[in-house]
Amino acid sequence: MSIPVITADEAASYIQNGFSIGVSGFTAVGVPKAIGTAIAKKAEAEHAAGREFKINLFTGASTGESLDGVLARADAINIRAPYQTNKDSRAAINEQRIHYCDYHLSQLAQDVRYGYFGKINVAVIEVCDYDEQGNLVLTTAVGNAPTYVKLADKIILEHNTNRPKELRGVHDIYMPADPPYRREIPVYKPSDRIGDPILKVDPSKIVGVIETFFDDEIKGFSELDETTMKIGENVANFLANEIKVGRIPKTFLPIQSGVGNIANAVLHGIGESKDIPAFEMYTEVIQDSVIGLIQDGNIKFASGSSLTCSKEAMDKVMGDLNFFRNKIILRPQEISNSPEVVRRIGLIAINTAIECDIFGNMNSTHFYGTKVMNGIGGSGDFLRNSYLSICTTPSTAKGGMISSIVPMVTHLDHSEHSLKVIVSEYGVADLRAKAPIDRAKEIIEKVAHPDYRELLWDYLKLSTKPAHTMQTLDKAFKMHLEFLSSGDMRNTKW
Ligand code: 0RQ
Repeated sequence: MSIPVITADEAASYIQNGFSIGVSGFTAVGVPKAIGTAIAKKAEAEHAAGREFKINLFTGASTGESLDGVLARADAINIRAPYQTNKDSRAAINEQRIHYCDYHLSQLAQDVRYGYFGKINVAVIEVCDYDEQGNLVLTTAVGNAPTYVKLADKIILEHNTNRPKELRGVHDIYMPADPPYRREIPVYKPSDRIGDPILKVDPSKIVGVIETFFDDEIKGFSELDETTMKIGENVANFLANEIKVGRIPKTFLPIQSGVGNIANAVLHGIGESKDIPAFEMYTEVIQDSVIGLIQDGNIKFASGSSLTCSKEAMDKVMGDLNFFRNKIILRPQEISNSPEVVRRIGLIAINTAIECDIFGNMNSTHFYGTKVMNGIGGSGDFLRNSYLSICTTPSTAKGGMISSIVPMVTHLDHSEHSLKVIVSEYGVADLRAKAPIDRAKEIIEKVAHPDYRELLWDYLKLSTKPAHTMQTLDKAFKMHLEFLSSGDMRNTKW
């Protein structure tokens, strides 16, 4: 039985109001790029005819403009999980038009399999190769594709001929059994292969294939600036010293690094350091700096769920797959982000905060306790379970008018019990083996911006009696309220 070639509009005709759709990919890579526009068109036509039309959209992580962007603008999404970064989808979430379930990235696949999100009707999967027996070769990411194809009633393929068939061998598809049959995930070092390069699906579920030719929708990174460079340098110097004093082995430990400009600068700093040996990565996104560091021999191996690279870096990888195939592995995100594996291999996890408080709690997701920015992503998977959890943040935001160090975070993603180190452009606060009052001193003196140090010290002095955690509840958010009223936290008067 051959798989029919269909148009995106024909594919969208299988999608009905209320359907739950699971898509391949992780960040904007490996995501289907034709179906979103066709579903959005259908939604707009249905809305114009006075009928309801919304789908539930389950992904790996964020997606690109052609999925989250077009669907959010067409008001075509009801439930959305587990992560997004698109400005129109963010606006719709913050207006409660999209019901966003901001989820640990390692956890969604199993919770979908456990049935917590109901049925998956259709899986849409980007492939670079496939056959009639249902053997699929994924493209630049894996994400939650194995779970979605297993559960879906129907599968639609997007065959992106801009991605070479030679990507075969980069992926490692493995799905753990669900309780009570689950065993250990047998990854003991980042380069361990435990699964299959092919995603095998029931061919009778495939309704058709859309032929496409697309680049992934990844923006390039900003040039490193003074602040991000300094944060990178501070992280690298801190890690080099940890090797010197024997808390990190001389052979080093694998690294996870978040996404974005700061993460890119941090990797650059670690890669440049003469005191840090070539290392391995066990991470979720393999981004531009990693590609350069692999070519230079500073990174020996990178395990992730996606190649989240700019077009230039992606072209480099696609053009030399024989070299990169032995140095990169793409896994389902429940494996790339597995808390079990993270704890076993002794990961150094580095992620960025929106704000931290003086006691070491971290907010990665919300502004002023109400508006979501992106989501928790993989930060919790890694940070909670790592050997050493490092939070990076510029000491201020909005030109100095917001301090990233505040008395109490307005939303808690990672608690003082998990976070070990905070790094800003001013220095490194080492929170290990410290009680709350000692953490507060360390954070205020080492990472807060000098403009805010006295203000933060004065906050601590508001507590008239000693307490384990010296919070003053009626003043804890005064800096935030000051920014919202006068536009500058520096005007705060206790
Ligand atoms: O907004 O551009 O409008 O000025 O937040 O801040 O400094 O550009 O930092 O792009 O690295 O994002 C935490 C959001 C940082 C990201 C976060 C404003 C600031 C700017 C962005 P403007 P920057 P980044 C791996 C792990 C959670 C998921 C995660 C993130 C905008 O890293 O989403 O870690 N992390 N995943 O001005 C008000 C503050 C602010 C503030 C910054 N305190 N108050 N606004 N901003 N601090 C990835 C995956 O899981 C896939």
